[in-house]
Amino acid sequence: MHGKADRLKGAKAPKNQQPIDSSLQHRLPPGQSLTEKFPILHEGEVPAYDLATWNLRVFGEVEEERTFTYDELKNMQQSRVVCDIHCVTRWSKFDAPWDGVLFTDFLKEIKVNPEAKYVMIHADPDYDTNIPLEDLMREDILLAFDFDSKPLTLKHGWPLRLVVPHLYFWKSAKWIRGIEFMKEDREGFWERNGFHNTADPFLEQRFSGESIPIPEDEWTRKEFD
Ligand SMILES: Nc1nc2c(c(=O)[nH]1)N[C@H]1C(S)=C(S)[C@@H](COP(=O)(O)O)O[C@H]1N2
Ligand SMILES: [Mo]
Repeated sequence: MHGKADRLKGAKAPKNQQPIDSSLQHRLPPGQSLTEKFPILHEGEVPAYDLATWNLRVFGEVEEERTFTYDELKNMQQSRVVCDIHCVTRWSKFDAPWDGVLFTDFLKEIKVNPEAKYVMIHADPDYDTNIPLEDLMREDILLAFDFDSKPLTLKHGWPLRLVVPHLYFWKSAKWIRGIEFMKEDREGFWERNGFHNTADPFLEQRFSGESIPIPEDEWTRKEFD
């Protein structure tokens, strides 16, 4: 019997929507297909917030727990990251421009315990994803407010999402509300549900082996902008 994860594993990438220039080919991970669209993918309902009460909580292996308001984050050093993004459902998008706070700048505000080696990103609605702290120390990890010089749309994660360019896009949690520093690794939502713990698109680390309810061409039928 073939599970949906097995079908996705064996599936060919959808036909490219656009021909890809050979000089760009090295930027497209194996099994991916390039799109200029911006598909919208998530579990559950798009959350609604009042920015006056919205906050971001930092907890776990830290010297003291902190809660940041929207304005406090907006007043930190803002930076731009332009990156390629790769979704496990086989779409990739090049040169996505994001603006926000570099994770390394954000960390200057926090005293992380030396024992902390992993991070759990907590997001609405009931979403989480785990990433090694070392990965988040890269120079292109962003807490993003804006995409394409405009505030994130509600469906793409307004008011704040994480952007982790070097891992499959499910690690780039939308609607983030909490950052938990951890001594030991723990699995997030998709990692518990059959996706790979590490998620390097160039190594095609899509699955850990269990069944996943996502058909291979799902993204082509999804909403996008
Ligand atoms: N909070 C939250 N963030 C999430 C998800 C989710 O279900 N909930 N899905 C992830 C997945 S699987 C992908 S591919 C990207 C999609 O982001 P986009 O809709 O902006 O393209 O969001 C990621 N972040
Ligand atoms: Mo995804």
